[in-house]
Amino acid sequence: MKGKIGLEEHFAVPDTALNPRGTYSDVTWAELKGRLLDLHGERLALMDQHGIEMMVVSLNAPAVQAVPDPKAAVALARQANDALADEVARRPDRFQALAAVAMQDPDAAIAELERAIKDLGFKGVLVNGFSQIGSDPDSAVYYDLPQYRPFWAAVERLGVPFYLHPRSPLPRDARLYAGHPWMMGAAWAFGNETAVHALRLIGSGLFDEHPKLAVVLGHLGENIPFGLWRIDHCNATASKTDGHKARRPIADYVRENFYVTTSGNFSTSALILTMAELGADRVMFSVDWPFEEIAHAATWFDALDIGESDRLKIGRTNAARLLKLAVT
Ligand code: GRE
Ligand code: ZN
Repeated sequence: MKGKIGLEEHFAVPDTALNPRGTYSDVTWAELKGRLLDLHGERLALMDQHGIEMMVVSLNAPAVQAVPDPKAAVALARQANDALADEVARRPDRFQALAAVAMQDPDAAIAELERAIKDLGFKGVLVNGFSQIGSDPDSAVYYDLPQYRPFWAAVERLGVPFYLHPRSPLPRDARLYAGHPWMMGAAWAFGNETAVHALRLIGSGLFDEHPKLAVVLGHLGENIPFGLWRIDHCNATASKTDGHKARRPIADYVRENFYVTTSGNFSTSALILTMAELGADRVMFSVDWPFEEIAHAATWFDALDIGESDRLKIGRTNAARLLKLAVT
């Protein structure tokens, strides 16, 4: 399919181009780093080859969210957004952007979001999971907490999507993976961490207060579509004190306030289940470049045995509508 749009596609600035906790060998990281820093070379050539018209680009992970000094986090977000705006300005027909914001300082996050959307023309915001704040190495702040309600109000008011992107848990919370480092990162820990965060947002009643919010999850919804029935089945018998604060079943919010992308999850059966649970209007093509291959994502997607109207929605038009992209 020509004209695909991808929206979990990363770049880095030199300050964020760091091997995440030594996850990769030096050789692999050198390759990934080169790809993260490039937009107009290899990346654009691969997009041309594989029918990707546009990437909506975001900063790599965990970047801003892992900077515990709020002032430094605010400065990094601003610097990264300015750098990305310059890159996008060279080829706005091929690249658009999601903003980085420092959730360590909710007021500053609102201000940077407004600047990115209104002044830089960004199409939404992408945050890499919880934020570390201050000197406690295990501090992990989630955005269902009350201090983030004004931020969510701003996201809703601006009418832009919020992409909740993974990061790995901090050492305290990673103890459940002790002895099994293979589960850290994208194999399992990313999805687990991000799914819990998304469910925290829903269970806090956030979407009752701000019903127009749109949250995007990668990796076909971080396993949430598969778990939807059971979450509400089990909560139906929860006691009043143990119940969540949302007014309706959790699945309602996933179907009305969430979108998912195919980033890094090129499983046909998982896609079909996700389309069945959420509908084809809520699924969007993405690669997760440079951590996944453009050729792999595009070849899989283009050959899927789905209807052509669904392919067009998932490949292009859902993203164009949600992000209000200036494409025809
Ligand atoms: C991602 O952005 O999804 C990602 C990383 C690091 C490793 C794997 C991965 O940031 O998918
Ligand atoms: Zn990603």
